[in-house]
Amino acid sequence: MTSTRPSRRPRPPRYAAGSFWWRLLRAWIAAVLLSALGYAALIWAGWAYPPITLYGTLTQWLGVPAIFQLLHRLLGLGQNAKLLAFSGVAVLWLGGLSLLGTLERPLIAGISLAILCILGLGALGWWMPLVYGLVFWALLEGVNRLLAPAPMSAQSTAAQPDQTRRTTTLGLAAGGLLAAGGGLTALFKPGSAATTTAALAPGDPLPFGVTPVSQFYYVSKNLEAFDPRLSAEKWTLTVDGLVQNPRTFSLTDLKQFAPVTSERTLSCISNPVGGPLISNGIWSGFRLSELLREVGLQKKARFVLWEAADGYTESLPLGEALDPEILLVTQLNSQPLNTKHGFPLRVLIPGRYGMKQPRWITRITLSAEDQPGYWVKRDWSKTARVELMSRIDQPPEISPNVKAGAPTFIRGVAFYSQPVTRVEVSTDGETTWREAELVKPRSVYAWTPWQLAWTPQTGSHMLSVRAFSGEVVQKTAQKDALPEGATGHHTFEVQAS
Ligand SMILES: Nc1nc2c(c(=O)[nH]1)N[C@H]1C(S)=C(S)[C@@H](COP(=O)(O)O)O[C@H]1N2
Ligand SMILES: [Mo]
Repeated sequence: MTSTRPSRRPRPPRYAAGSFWWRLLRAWIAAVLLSALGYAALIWAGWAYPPITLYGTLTQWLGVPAIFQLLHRLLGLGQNAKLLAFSGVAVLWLGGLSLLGTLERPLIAGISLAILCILGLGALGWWMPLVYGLVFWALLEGVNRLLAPAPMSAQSTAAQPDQTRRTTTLGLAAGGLLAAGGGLTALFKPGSAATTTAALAPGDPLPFGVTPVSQFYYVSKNLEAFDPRLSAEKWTLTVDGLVQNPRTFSLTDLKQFAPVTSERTLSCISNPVGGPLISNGIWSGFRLSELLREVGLQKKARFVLWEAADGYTESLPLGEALDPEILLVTQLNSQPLNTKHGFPLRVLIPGRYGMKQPRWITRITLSAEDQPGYWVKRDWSKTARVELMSRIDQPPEISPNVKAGAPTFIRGVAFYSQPVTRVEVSTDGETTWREAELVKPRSVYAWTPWQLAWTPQTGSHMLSVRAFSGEVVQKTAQKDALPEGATGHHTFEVQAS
């Protein structure tokens, strides 16, 4: 790396002087700098990022059904699992790098990092570990040089340089900590937690009708900062496998298909009873059946396999996929999809939970054999058909206080793959039920808002709601979301005073 200069400064015995903790602190600074540089390379040059790869590996492990179910029981679902994976990344990546960096020789630390990357993170390609190893070595050298303690001989006399060094050390350490803290907060701000509170905050507009894009629930296998950011110019959709004419479409090519707009409710299969992971939007796109007609099917085709830019996969038997109601959409609420919700193209399948509906799709393959999808491999439902659900939004569960004697409304939504025909509300712990007024949805695929006039007496009231769809009655059993979606009545106590 370095060219040998004739008049080289003699090396002070800098590493020997530092205690383990000092070395760890320096290595930590180098590790944070390396992570920041790597993240910049991800943003600016689209390089793979080892922490993401590590995160992927960890979620893969956390996703092993037995482990997943244990964690699910211990910690609940959604962001908690991701937070756990993220903590794992922080500990393994930053902690591991810091430990490696305490090695007396930075070059050895760099080489070890490269080898570890090759062994542990095979997905990175051959040259990435080398670059990371080299840069880590250089950073360690740099940090060590900057923070080098004074040579033994000078130490007794030179109080002032020592002072300077201490300041530099503390400054750098603080800077490193700040960068790490700030970076991590920016990177890993809990996306759906914000939505959760936004959806349920008292005084918020009720989630009647259409959910604004900014409040639309968000769930991703990725951390939000790592969701794919696709370019409208470079993005393509490949349709291949058992088709007559395999083709690759650009975003403009897709304009050949007749536009369709449809109001539809989307719900995550992990949405708990009464939970916020459900939203209603107006989607625009075109029919999958038209695209399939355009490329032509081969006789042996039995399954449609979806592939997305984040490595997410899903599948659908061809017989179900030919349903003309299955859409490929480019817009939500009359705006192009944003990154979060699948730019530029996502799948919409009525009557199924979100997990069946990949965002950021890049490939559709017709196949004779099925390939279980990302969450199916992790023990979630294969078909993911929605359960009949209903939820009380007002009064909000989060602040269940109402004014005694004042006329008010109990309001909420109900949703199913078929029209909701009746909603009943109980204010006395399911002893008696009253029929709520339904707001007729504009589409059979959209949720049904409902309301019931109510003048609460002073005291506490146990509210419950249940929905009906023709012969289908909402299930009473309090069932966990895993694996087929949560069931049970949304029930909570309200104080009237
Ligand atoms: N490519 C990709 N598509 C995906 C996912 C994902 O992680 N990656 N998550 C799925 C899940 S579990 C849900 S609930 C919905 C959520 O969509 P939304 O965040 O736009 O509401 O996207 C689905 N499609
Ligand atoms: Mo989901």
